[in-house]
Amino acid sequence: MRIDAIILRELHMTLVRPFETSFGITRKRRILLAEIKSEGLTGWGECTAGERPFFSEESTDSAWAAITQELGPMLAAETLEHGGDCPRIFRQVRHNRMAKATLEDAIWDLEAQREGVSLSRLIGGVHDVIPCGVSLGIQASIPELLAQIEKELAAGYQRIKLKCKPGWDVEVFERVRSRWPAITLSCDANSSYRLKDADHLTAFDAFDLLMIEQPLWHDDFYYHSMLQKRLQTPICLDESIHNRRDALAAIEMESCRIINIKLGRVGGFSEAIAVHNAAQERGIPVWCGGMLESGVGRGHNIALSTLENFRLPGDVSASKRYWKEDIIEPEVEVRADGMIVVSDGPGTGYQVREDLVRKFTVREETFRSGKG
Ligand code: OSB
Ligand code: MG
Repeated sequence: MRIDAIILRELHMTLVRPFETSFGITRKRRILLAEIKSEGLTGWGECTAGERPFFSEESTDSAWAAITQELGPMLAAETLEHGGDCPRIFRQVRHNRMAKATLEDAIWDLEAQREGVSLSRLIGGVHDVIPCGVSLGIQASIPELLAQIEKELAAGYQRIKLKCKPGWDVEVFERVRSRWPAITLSCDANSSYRLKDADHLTAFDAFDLLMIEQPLWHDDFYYHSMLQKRLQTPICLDESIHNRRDALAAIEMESCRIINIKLGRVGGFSEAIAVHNAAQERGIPVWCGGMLESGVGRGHNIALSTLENFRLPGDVSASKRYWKEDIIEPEVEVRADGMIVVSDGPGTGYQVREDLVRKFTVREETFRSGKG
């Protein structure tokens, strides 16, 4: 496919409610979207970098620089066949995975449209509905959290994940479990504990958690393997897994029993599929994480979640939990049984609403191949 133009935009979108993790509160997102035009078709990609480099080393601004200075011009100079060609094209640029995924995922979307199939079909997806959970941020008080949980359970969500950190953990789990003894419950520490907290973390075993996500350092396998030996609760790694080799190392070392896959964190669909396959071959279930995406990224997450080894509810939930107006049509909706029905339309099956993209855009830059 010939790349006719790549348009990179920054959109400002306000969340319907602030999201608090161990590294701070997010109220407004600064989202980068790539629109790639090729031979009459348009593919879209979303950058999942945070506004500040707290989840990973990337940020909205670092991704903007990586794409405009390096990755955009590299891609615009190519004639390629597949989304899977992108890692080779971008190989000379180290790291910057979320920036790379922004473009690669748009190419996969284009490829699916060109083949006239859904992105799910293109990547070999098998599920036609996907189970959904929600990730609930740290709240001002426990009663506020309980009210949130009540609402999400009533909406049908199959798994509740609680963000936790020292001071917002055991007491919270006690209150939640005493009210709902049987729900599927998990927690995500975003690296807020240290090995000296191991005794404290073993207390989490009392709450029958499906998993504890990324308790220790963001770049660690070794100490997680030490911790996993002491915990009954499975550890799930998120921040530590950047590629297939990381997944293999973590599985081999028994640093985790579950893996969270995020497209941006691993650099796009090619590597996400490779991580999925590596985990599947070794009997390790995976699920799809979220990064407070707009509908563009959400559409990609839904397609990814249709691969066979996505066997646990993801953090992929309804548009309206995040946005008053999402930028896709139709918006992502979750059925009363907590399932999203996967579209079999071409690409993601969602249309990007150009009127809203225009309304939320604060800057844009266009690249053309120069080959006309
Ligand atoms: O660790 O999974 C995480 C959001 C921002 C950064 C990191 C994480 C999250 C979430 C939110 O948990 C998931 C969602 O999009 O609802
Ligand atoms: Mg996480």
